[in-house]
Amino acid sequence: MTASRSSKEAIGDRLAEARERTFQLIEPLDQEQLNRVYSEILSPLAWDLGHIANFEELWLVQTIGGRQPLHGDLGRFYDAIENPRRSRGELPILRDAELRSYLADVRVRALEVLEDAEIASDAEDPLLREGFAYEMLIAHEHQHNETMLQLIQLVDGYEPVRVDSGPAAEYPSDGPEMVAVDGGEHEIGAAASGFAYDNERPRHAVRLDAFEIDRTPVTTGAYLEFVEATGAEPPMHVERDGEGGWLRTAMGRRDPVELDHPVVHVSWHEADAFARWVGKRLPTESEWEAACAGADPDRANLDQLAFGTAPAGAYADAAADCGAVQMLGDVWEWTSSDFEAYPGFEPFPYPEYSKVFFGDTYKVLRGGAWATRRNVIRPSFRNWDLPERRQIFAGFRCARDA
Ligand code: AVJ
Ligand code: FE
Repeated sequence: MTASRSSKEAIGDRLAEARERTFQLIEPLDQEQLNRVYSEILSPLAWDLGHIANFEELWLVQTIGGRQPLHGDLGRFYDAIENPRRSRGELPILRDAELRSYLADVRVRALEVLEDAEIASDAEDPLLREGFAYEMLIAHEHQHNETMLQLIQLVDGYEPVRVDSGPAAEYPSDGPEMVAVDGGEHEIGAAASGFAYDNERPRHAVRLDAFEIDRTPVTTGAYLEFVEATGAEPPMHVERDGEGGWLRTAMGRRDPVELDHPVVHVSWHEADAFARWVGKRLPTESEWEAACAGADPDRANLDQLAFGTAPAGAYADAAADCGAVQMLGDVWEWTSSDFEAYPGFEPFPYPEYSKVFFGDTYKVLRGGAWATRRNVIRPSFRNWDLPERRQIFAGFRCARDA
C-alpha cells in the first residue's frame, strides 16, 4: 500500500510547521546574535540552522532521493560528532542570506523527492516504512529548537514572538508528597510499530520492586532551602537579589523566582545530592517510565508556548495512573540511570544517533520540558546529557523504596 497524496501532503504540512517554529524562535534576533558564540557548550544559532538543513539534505534529498548535495562536502562542518560545540563558531559554515537560501533550497528539493517516494506502512526500505525518515526529520528540527532555546536563555533582552500564559495560570493541586507504584513486571520501551528512536527499542519487561515517587517535581523553593542549608550552587540563571531573596536572570531579565514552580537548570549531581539530603534517591528510568503510565501528553506544559513552567502540581486532571502529576512537560527529569542500550538493541538508521553515546558517561532524562515540542515526547522517549550539565531544562523528582 503506497501512501496517498493526502498523507504526503500531511508530511509536507508538518515539515512546514516545524520550519515556521524555527523561524519564529529566531525572528527577534539579528545576524550578530545568530552568529555569536554565547557558550562553550552551545552552538551558535547559525550552526543549528545550517545543521537542520544539512540533516534534511542528507536524509531526504541525498539518501532517499539519490541526489547530490548543493554545497559539495559542506556537510562535514555540520556533523555533530566531528565538530564539538566549542569549535562551531569558527567553522566556515553558511551565514546570513546564504544560510536562508540553503534552508529554502533544501526544502524545495526534499519536497520534490517526497513526491516520488514510496512511503508505505509495509515499504521494503525501513527508512520509508511508516514514513520513518520524515518523522525523524520533523522530530530532529523540533529537538534542535530546544537546543536553540537553551542558547536563547543567554540572549539579553530576547522577547519571544508569542507567549502562552495558560500554563503559568494552571492551578497547583493538593495531594500526598509521594505516590506508590506496584512492584512486578513492567513493559518498558516503544512498541515495534509507530515512530520511535532506536534507543527506545525493543520493548521489554523489567521487574521492579514496589517504590514511591514524588507526586510532583521538586520545586524551586524546596531546592533553594537545600542551597541555603548546604552551600550548594543555585540553579543556572538564578542569583541572590541581595535582600535575602532570589532572582531569575534568563534572557537578561531580573524577575523574582517562582518558588512554587518546578526547579529547572540543575545538574544530575545537584539533583542526586538534593535527593540524598531529603533521604530519598533519584528514580531509575524504568521506575520513571512505570510511574508515567497513563499520563496524558495533551494536558502537559510542552511545545515552547509558555516560555516557562507551570506551578508544581498543575495538570492534576492529567495525572498518571499512580497519581503522579507533570510526568510529561514542564521540566526534564533526571533519572539515576546511565544511558545504556536495551537488550537486543539495533542501531537505526545510523549509529551516531544513540549507539555512540551508550555507556556510563551520560545520564538519562525523561518526560520533556516546556521547551520540548509535543511531537517529540512519548513516555518511552529517552534524552541524555552529561551529569554536570545545567543548560538543559532539567529538574527532577525523587523516589524511595516502598
Ligand atoms: C537527544 C538531545 C541528546 O542534541 O545530541 C539532535 C538530539 N540528535 N541531533 C542531541 C539530537 C541529533 C540529541 N539529544
Ligand atoms: Fe542534530
